[in-house]
Order: sequence, then C-alpha cells, then structure tokens
Amino acid sequence: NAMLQWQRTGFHFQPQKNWMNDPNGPVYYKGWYHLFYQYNPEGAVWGNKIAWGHAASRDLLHWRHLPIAMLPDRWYDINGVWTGSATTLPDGRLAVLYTGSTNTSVQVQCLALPTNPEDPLLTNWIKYEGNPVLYPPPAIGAKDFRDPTTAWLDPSDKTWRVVIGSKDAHHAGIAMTYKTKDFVHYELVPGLLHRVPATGMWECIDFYPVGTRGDNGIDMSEAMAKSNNAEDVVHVMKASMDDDRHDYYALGRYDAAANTWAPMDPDADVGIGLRYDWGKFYASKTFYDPAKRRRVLWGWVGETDSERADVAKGWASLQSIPRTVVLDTKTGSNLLQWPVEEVETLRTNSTDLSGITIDHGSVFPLNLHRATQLDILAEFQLDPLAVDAVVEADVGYNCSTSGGAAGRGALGPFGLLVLTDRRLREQTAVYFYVSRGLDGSLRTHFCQDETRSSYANDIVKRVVGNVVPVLDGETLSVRVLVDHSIVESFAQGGRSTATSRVYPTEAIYANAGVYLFNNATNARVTAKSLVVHEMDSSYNQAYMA
Ligand code: DQQ
Repeated sequence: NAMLQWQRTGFHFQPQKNWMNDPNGPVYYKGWYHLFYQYNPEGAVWGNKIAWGHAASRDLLHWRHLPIAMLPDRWYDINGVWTGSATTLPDGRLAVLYTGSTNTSVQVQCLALPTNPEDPLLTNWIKYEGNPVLYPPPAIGAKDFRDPTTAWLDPSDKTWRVVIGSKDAHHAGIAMTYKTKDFVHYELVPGLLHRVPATGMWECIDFYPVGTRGDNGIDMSEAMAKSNNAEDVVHVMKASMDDDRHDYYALGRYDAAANTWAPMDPDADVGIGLRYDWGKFYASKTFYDPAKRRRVLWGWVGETDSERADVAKGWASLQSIPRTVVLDTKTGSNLLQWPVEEVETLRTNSTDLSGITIDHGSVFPLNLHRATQLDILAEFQLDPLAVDAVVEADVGYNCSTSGGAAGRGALGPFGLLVLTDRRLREQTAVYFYVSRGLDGSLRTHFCQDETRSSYANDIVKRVVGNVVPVLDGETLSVRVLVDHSIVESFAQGGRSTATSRVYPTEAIYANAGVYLFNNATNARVTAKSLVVHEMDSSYNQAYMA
C-alpha cells in the first residue's frame, strides 16, 4: 500500500519490519557502532516475545541489519529480553546486563557476553550459565526492578557500579546502586543514589558525566579515575517516567563515597524539570564513543497513529537521529543535543534562501525540488522596533493550550510549516512565540504543532513545546530534520528539542512543501539565514543485509 509505504523513513533507523521500542546496549566495538533494540519478531505491536534486535554501522547512519542477538528462550527471560546496557571492560571486551522477565513475570538482571569477541559484528551472544545474576531486593516490587545502566569503575575499591531504577512504597521514583567485581555477584550499596517523591517508576535510568567546558564527551569510568578533577564535570541523571512517558533529566553532583547524587538546582530535579524532548521520545540511552570522543544519545520515537494502522503497515517505531550531548556552557543549566555530524554527509541539493522577510499574517512558499527528506537551518529575527513598541503580550503563553500555529499574538507564532500540502491545510508547524512581561522582559517559547499534520483522524495530534532560553544578542534559531513521517527539531543549538510523528495523506512525495509563516499581529520577521538541504537516504542497497 503506497500510502503506508510512504511513512518509512530515509535516514532514521528502523528495522525492516515489526515492532521496535527502546534502544539497548549502544556501543562502539572494533570499528563498528552497534545498536540493539527491543524488538518483537512476531508482529507490529509490543508483546511478551520481546527480543534484542541488532544492527551495526560504521557511521551511525548506514546500518547493516544483523540476526536477532537474544531471544526470550530461558525461564528467566521467557516473558521478554528487556532493556539493558553494554559496558566496555578495561581489556576491551564487553559485558551486557539486561532485564529478564521470568516465567512468573519477576524482573531479574541477566548477564550476556559475545560468543566470539574477535567478531567485530558481535553476531552471536551467550547468556551466562548462572543467570539470573540479580533479583529484586526486599521491599521492592517484583515488577519494579529493571533496565540496568552501563557500569563504571569506582577507583576507591576498583569494583563496578551499576544503577537500576524502581519506585518505593510511596510512589517515589528511585535509583539504586549495586557494586560488582565480576558482573556475576552483586551487593546493594546502602542508601539511594537518588529519590524524587511522586514520580513513580523510573525506567531506563542513564547516569553520565558531561564536561563543564562543553566540548568532548567523557567516559564515566575515566571521569571517576580523575575524581580529583571533579570540578570539571557535572553528572546527568535521566529517568524515563512510566507515569507520563517522558524522559526527564537533571544536572547534578555525584558523591561516590556517599552513594548520592543531588541536583544543582533542586527546582529542576529529575521528573520535575528538564526534558530531553518535548514531543515523542522515550526510553533513551547514551553511550560514550571513543572514536570521536563524544557522548551520543538514542531515543525511542514511537507511533502516534492507531495500533490497527501499525498492524496494517507491518511495522512500528523509529529511533531518533543519534544526537551528541554536551553541557550548554552559556546557560550552565541545560544540555545541548545536536544531530551527530555524520548527518551532514547526507546533504545533497542545498538552497540558500537567507534574508527573506515575512510580513505579519502571511506565509511564504519555499521553492524546493523535493521536500520529504530535509535538513533545514533557520535563524529568525523579529523586527526590533516592533518588539520595542509592544508593552505587554501573552505572559501566560503555553504551547499546548494557546491555539498552536493558528493562534495570533503580538510577537508570534512564526516559523516553518513542513510536510505541507498544496492547499496549505495539511502541515506541521515548527515555531517560536515571543511574549513580553510588563517589566519589559522577553520570553520565548519553542513549539511544534501537530494538530493539522494529517487529514487522518486515528492519530494523536498535539501542540508540544516549552520555554527555551534565549540569551542577549542571540537570534532565534532552529534546525529541523524532516523524514517522511518524522519531524525532529532542535532549537537554540539544541537547548530544546521536539520530535513529532506525523502521517500526512496529501503532503507526500512531490506534493510535500515547506513554507515560512508569520502569524504575529504586530511584527515582521526576517529569516536572517535559511538553508534547506535535501537529504539522501541512508538505506541504500549496499548496506542491506
Ligand atoms: N521497555 C522495556 C522495559 C523498559 C520499558 C520492555 C521502557 O525494560 O522499562 O520492552 O520502554
């Protein structure tokens, strides 16, 4: 069916068919990037046969699909080989820990190792004969104990630390630390690494350092070995909140001796402050890439259409574009996420449309060849005289509830309409909205409006987004990746991101277009720079298995 085929992406990772969810055990090994993922070999929905799908790549873009790495075939994982992480040992070998859902649906931790460490493709895996290696501790629910992190070496006693998420009896989300010498025997470290009331089950915890200089990525064990330089790093804690299905992170300080991590800003703790992405993005995980000395983030981008539609098309879910993660040294209070540099190698035809001014209440069509796979970079500036003339505007603005791209205020919304049909009725809007307080201060929201993204009606359509920090002298900038059924946007250099799954019915193939729009009532907007790159597909024949 051509319409469903249309939804497959050109440069986002997806299996050839069936259901996918969380990224698992991402790692760089002997020249290859490996991505494992939660995979249902039996169909396009989640189920109790979840296995570890597997693919490998030289560049994080062109993937070689490999055989399933692990199937649910033991009593301790017969209800699912669930999420886990890979750890690179000092001798270069790998240890993988994952959660098994047992024959009685107890969540236990299991160890797996590559059958042949000489094989750079890591094709075959052995489950450790003594599995499971870890059961839920007393007072923790049998079904609330999952998703072990990548381990790191603690220099004080030269043993490994692993973190596992759960919730306590008061519905607080918790992070527990375990100690192990050999990945077989474990000891619970007293106390909790962290706890946040009322946040419920913490899935897929990620815990890693970022440098305060904001440049290279850092391996966790390396950062610990240099703990006398603790001032040079901040530790990020991320949890995927089962209650609301979003990935929340916070920046904080790790005290290894005390087994505690505390947020630098208590008002921005895990689950109540920052999110990786304001759209569809969950169960994410980072890994340290020693080849390019960077930290790379993957996130599961699920479907927002109906299960029936997924079954009809035979597949469900994408992975986000892999994103480098660094500390934002300008604000000091958030991360920056940006598509890995390899993405730029897919750029083909490039159109420079810098300097266009859009009057208030108007749209401007971009003259492009193809608009289904794009990498758009735009920088906007509101007419400064118009901004000065506005005394107060839209102080209570909210992306989700203030009318989206069709709403009109003094200084917004304005931005881009992508995957737009010829009648300009099917469209996904990526936009800024500036409000002004009585004290003269400006606040900028970055939002993505899915409400007109498809004529189909079996789809969850929302307006997502939030306030994004804009510092003095900065323009409003956004990078938008358009790839058939996904719009993945990065505002202000990656301070804020928004990912939408969209299902256009008319804005497909040659009918898809891009427009600039400005729905502000009081100000003209200039696209100071605007470059649109068409993107090659990464799924070319040579790389198919
Ligand atoms: N998905 C896995 C679990 C994890 C959840 C099961 C998060 O291990 O907690 O497929 O999406």
